[in-house]
Amino acid sequence: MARDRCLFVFACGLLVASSITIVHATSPSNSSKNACQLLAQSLGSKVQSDGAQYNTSAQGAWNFFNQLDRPTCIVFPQNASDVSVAMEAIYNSDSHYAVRGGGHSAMPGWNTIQDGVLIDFSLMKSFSYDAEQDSISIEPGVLWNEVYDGLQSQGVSPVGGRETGVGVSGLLLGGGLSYLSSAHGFACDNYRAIDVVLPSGELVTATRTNQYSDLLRALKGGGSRFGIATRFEVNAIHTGTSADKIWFGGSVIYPNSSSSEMLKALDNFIYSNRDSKAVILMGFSYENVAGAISTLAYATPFYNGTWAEFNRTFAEFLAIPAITTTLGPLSYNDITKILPPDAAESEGHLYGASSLYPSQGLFEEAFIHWSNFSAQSQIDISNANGGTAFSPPNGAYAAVQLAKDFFVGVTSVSPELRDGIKLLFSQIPRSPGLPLYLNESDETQDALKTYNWYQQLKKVYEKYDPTRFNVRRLFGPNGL
Ligand SMILES: Cc1cc2nc3c(=O)[nH]c(=O)nc-3n(C[C@H](O)[C@H](O)[C@H](O)COP(=O)(O)OP(=O)(O)OC[C@H]3O[C@@H](n4cnc5c(N)ncnc54)[C@H](O)[C@@H]3O)c2cc1C
Ligand SMILES: *[C@@H]1O[C@H](CO)[C@@H](O)[C@H](O)[C@H]1NC(C)=O
Ligand SMILES: *[C@@H]1O[C@H](CO)[C@@H](O)[C@H](O)[C@H]1NC(C)=O
Ligand SMILES: *[C@@H]1O[C@H](CO)[C@@H](O)[C@H](O)[C@H]1NC(C)=O
Ligand SMILES: *[C@@H]1O[C@H](CO)[C@@H](O)[C@H](O)[C@H]1NC(C)=O
Ligand SMILES: *[C@@H]1O[C@H](CO)[C@@H](O)[C@H](O)[C@H]1NC(C)=O
Ligand SMILES: *[C@@H]1O[C@H](CO)[C@@H](O)[C@H](O)[C@H]1NC(C)=O
Ligand SMILES: *[C@@H]1O[C@H](CO)[C@@H](O)[C@H](O)[C@H]1NC(C)=O
Ligand SMILES: CC(=O)N[C@H]1CO[C@H](CO)[C@@H](O)[C@@H]1O
Repeated sequence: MARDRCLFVFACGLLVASSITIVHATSPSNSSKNACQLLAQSLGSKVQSDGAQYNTSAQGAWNFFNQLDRPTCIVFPQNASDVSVAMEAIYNSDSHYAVRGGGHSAMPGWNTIQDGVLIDFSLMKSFSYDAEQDSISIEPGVLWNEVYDGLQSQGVSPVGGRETGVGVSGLLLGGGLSYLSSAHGFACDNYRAIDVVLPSGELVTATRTNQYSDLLRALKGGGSRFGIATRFEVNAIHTGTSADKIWFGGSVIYPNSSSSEMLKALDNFIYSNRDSKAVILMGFSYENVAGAISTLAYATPFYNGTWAEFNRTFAEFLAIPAITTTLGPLSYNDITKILPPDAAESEGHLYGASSLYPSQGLFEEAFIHWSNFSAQSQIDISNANGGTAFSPPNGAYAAVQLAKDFFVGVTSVSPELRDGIKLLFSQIPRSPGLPLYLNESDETQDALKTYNWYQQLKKVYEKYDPTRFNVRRLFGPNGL
């Protein structure tokens, strides 16, 4: 409950902080029902309106905010024809719809839909390497780590994501930042061809040179509005097998006190490094877990080469005092497993982006603003403003309230209910050191006694009401 985390990631000069955009489509009343009826007729059990498979999917998005909608029905296509059929029905019924690949978008409402049709690619997860074409064919429902693990024995990888659990299709359609990007471009630069179901339901294949080359270009970062991708064919990068420890690198964790030096080193690196074999991802994390704040700065530097080359390239970073440094020879597959698995799917997420040039002091400035943003909890602000009568410790906690409502006409509370409430609160005692909120507590809970400023409060009371008139003659908080 009392968990709040804010991440800040510099990826090759890109930076991720936080902002709020909540986009929810409104629904036309019957069109999605009509679409679902048509789809049930044409696609049978590949369309679900309830049940276990439906529930798993409805609640399957990475962002908790996207787990709350209940689509009218969910289509689980098994091939491109199914997607064509689904799109045609959606189009002809004029229904709202959503598409989900790996489900990792942080955008509220982009990979789920209330009163609409969700096309969920979780059953289209095949991928293969074509040695003759030296290309990799990938279906939209697969996750990057599944592709990496599945193809490593053949010594190849697509240019793709850096964290376990992220889906292929959303990342490619968004552009795609990869550990291989410094040498091989954005993930989408490696498209050979894409099978696309257009809004009309027509299935086309877009390549660099055919009549759909403009569509291919649009799908390099243009997102989901141009059509539904049902297969990507991308360049195979010869990254080696898991046994080929041809990279050097790992992770370095710095204390908050090293942040300024780190940001200078990053600034210099992005400004001056022209060696495409070097890549670094850098992030800052401000974690607030049950009231304890810790800040953490982490870097994952890699070099496609030897320790000596790594040492030379990242010398400025290596000279900065670190908490832990874990470096060694790595295969590309090892590298894709360095970042810890993504956050639990029970958490909501908000993303936001900016873009900054190096060598203008902008990274440090951004970090200062971000620290300021992250550090603002209502409690910190309150304590910084002179504190309150209850003054909880800095950090975060959940104020829990019980509100029991009675039917009209009920005029008294039974002793059994009173006992029940007492039992309930004895079963969930407040954490030591945290005050109860007077305004939402029960009179018997003596909230003032839980205040960290309780002794001072009593002195103030003595000073201003020396005859204790109000304790004797005014109903109000106990404890003074
Ligand atoms: C923990 C984490 C780590 C990340 N790391 C990286 C990283 O290293 N590099 C990077 O570039 N990005 C990264 N991202 C961002 C990532 O690229 C996006 O979240 C991306 O949208 C995930 O794709 P998905 O298929 O899992 O998402 P989804 O939520 O399934 O889809 C995202 C969007 O694409 C649309 N879409 C999905 N499939 C299709 C399709 N077949 N046809 C048409 N539209 C479709 C959806 O409708 C939605 O609008 C990361 C995200 C997270 C949460
Ligand atoms: C929706 O469908 C129901 C019957 O299924 C019908 O009674 C109702 O009028 C329809 N509403 C609209 C807005 O078309
Ligand atoms: C699916 O979820 C709904 C709503 O949460 C629930 O009522 C229903 O029992 C669930 N069905 C299955 C099969 O899990
Ligand atoms: C898709 O699958 C259906 C059966 O589920 C099949 O009839 C159809 O031919 C397949 N289409 C393609 C293009 O493979
Ligand atoms: C790593 O460097 C070697 C040359 O030393 C090159 O052949 C190979 O393509 C590079 N690997 C990647 C994934 O860029
Ligand atoms: C981290 O460092 C920045 C400045 O370098 C500072 O403003 C911030 O308060 C620090 N955060 C914590 C939690 O110590
Ligand atoms: C790494 O670089 C430092 C200087 O930056 C040097 O002192 C050290 O000898 C180097 N180590 C190796 C193994 O190259
Ligand atoms: C810190 O946050 C406050 C709002 O809480 C804002 O007014 C102020 O400008 C911020 N300062 C910096 C340095 O970002
Ligand atoms: C118990 C109590 O004092 N509740 C009050 C808390 O504050 C709200 C809003 O001011 C009031 O409506 C409650 O009556």
